[in-house]
Amino acid sequence: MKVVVVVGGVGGARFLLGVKAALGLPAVGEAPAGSPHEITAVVNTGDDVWLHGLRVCPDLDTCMYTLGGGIDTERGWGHAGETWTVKEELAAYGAEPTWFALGDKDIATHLIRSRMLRTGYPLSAVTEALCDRWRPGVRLLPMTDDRVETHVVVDDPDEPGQRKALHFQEWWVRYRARLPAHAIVPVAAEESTPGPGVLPAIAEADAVLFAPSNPVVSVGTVLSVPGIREALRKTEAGIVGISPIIGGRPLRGMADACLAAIGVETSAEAVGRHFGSRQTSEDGLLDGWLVQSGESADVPGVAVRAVPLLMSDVDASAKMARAALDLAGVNVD
Ligand code: FO1
Repeated sequence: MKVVVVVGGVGGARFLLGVKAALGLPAVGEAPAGSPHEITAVVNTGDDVWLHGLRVCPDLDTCMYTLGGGIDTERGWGHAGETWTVKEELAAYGAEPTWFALGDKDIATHLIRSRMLRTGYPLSAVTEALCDRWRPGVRLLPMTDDRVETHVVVDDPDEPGQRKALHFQEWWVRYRARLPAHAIVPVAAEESTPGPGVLPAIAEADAVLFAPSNPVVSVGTVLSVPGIREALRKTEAGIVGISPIIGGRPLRGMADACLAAIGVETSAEAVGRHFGSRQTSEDGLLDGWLVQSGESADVPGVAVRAVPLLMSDVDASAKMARAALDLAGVNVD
């Protein structure tokens, strides 16, 4: 079975644990040799950022650490058992930004990535090299090897009446997405091309799943890479999304602030309509849409099913993944 999952960070990584378990694979660590299943994650790289001379790729690292068993489960990002000595030294020098916490162990990942990028390796090759250590048991593919960065247009907190573009991480981490976003822009997406392996994976998939990640800055950014939407519309695979909105609110993160920026109501129904029907519209992508049990959503041209969507543990995530695969027309038993 070939499954492609479009993911962002924390929610996507947790969901990938469930997809692995649903296919009878160990949630953490590599798949047993000869496993008949292949899971490919197409990962958002619009959150990536240069900080202190290091290239930080939050969504790729969150997936890699989570699936490789190194994540700090409390934070949902960065290493378990982290120490912050370098961060404290940087702050002692007054080296900005101090609002983004880079842990000592995490910095080793960024040092290796930055050195490989500067030597000329593409991000996909860097990711493969890092995964050689972490063995996530899923192929982690950057959505593109080109530089695409999500910027957020806000009212300038220091210049009333002025607007300015912040890197997504500054908006998200420093300002906790509390500055209303006038626009969220995947900068340079239009010049980017899908990363190696992305289009073939989508074309050959038996099922494509949109993880319950942020529909704007995670799944949306992946869809902004030219060629990916077209490949999704063409694939024989069933395409099923999982609503990241439960009871009218995002479970984690601040997807509501992002949805407001693009004028989409924070509801499972509105997000499902935002992705649209692949059968009955010319640019829609969904065949199926999972919403929280007890809720209903009318998404024209899309099969909606209500199942428990709380990823409280791997079993719960596996049940969700199984329901999504079932709705995508593949049976996992
Ligand atoms: N999120 C925070 O809220 N505060 C941080 O200091 C922070 C540091 C950080 C370092 C490495 C990394 O991979 C992720 C980090 N994140 C932090 C999370 C990150 O901003 C988000 O996970 C994604 O960008 C949103 O999907």
